[in-house]
Amino acid sequence: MKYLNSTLVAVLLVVFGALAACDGTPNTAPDAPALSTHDAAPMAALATDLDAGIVRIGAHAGHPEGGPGWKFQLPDEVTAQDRQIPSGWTTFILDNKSGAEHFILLLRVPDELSRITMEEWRDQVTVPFQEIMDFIIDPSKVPDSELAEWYGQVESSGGPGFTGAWTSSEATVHLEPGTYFLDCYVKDEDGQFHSYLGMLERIEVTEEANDASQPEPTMRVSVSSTDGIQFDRPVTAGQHMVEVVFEDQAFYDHLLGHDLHLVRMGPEDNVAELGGWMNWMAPDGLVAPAPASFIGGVQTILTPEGLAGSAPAIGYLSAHLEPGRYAWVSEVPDPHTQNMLKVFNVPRGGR
Ligand SMILES: [Cu+2]
Repeated sequence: MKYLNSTLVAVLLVVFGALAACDGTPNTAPDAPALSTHDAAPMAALATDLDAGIVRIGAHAGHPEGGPGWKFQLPDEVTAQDRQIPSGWTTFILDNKSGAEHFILLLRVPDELSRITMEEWRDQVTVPFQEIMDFIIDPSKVPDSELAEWYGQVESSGGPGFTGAWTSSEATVHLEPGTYFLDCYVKDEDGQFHSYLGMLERIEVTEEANDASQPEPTMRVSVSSTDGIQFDRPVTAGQHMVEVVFEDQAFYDHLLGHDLHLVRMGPEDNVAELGGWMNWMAPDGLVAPAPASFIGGVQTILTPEGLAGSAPAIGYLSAHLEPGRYAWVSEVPDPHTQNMLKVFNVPRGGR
């Protein structure tokens, strides 16, 4: 219950703040460059192996019941056992088989709500968020559903970050037993979240643990509400296991905590445009296609301990880096001013 009041108050403040900011200002879509597919990182061909803590999830166009939309494709090994996976260090491979960006945010519901269904989640979380978005875009569309009171107790538990068209990415997080929803809230051109259009799944993480151990990192990146994104340079070319340390957590103006994403910047890609894209509450924010090529990341891990700053949270991102220009960026409003958009080069040579 601790976050509840602040979250609901923040929803109202932000909605009306956004209204004031958007008043009379036409929203023009950014001139996003076409996503290139040749930058896709070569990934090891790992298949789903639940005992080894590996879960491969597809991202596809099309609603599960037909028609336009988006969906996650859970592996047969998971659907065959009532959508249950073992607990422990778990690597999610997001196989993007579509022309838009996607991610997987794992959201763990409070234990007393562990039996919540997909329909209940959709009615009490997904639809209210869509109605807030619709209202921001068009203030004549007054929301008529309310975000569930218990939503303030849902814990963000990581997952693969933004993953560009026809690209795969890998993120490893430690999962406690519980009921989780897999959500992608990238938006279509008309402001509809992918989750609202069908990109939503429910899994249960069991008490039984997998055999996976904590990954061995080749480099580290830290993210905090005070120091932003910090990392060692130079970053060398090659295959990396990046340890992402969320030193603390905080709620930003968009009601979420910070996360970390890796972007391959093309010669024409604009850093300011990238920063402007990172706020879901902005009408043009998170609307696919993105203004640069995302190659993965680690979604927000937000626990009471993280909010209190008493215990860091750790996740891992696996990526192959060719020489070139990259950026680390967090999905927060105006990341540049928070020290959460850092451009770097991967030089030729190295390992
Ligand atoms: Cu998506």
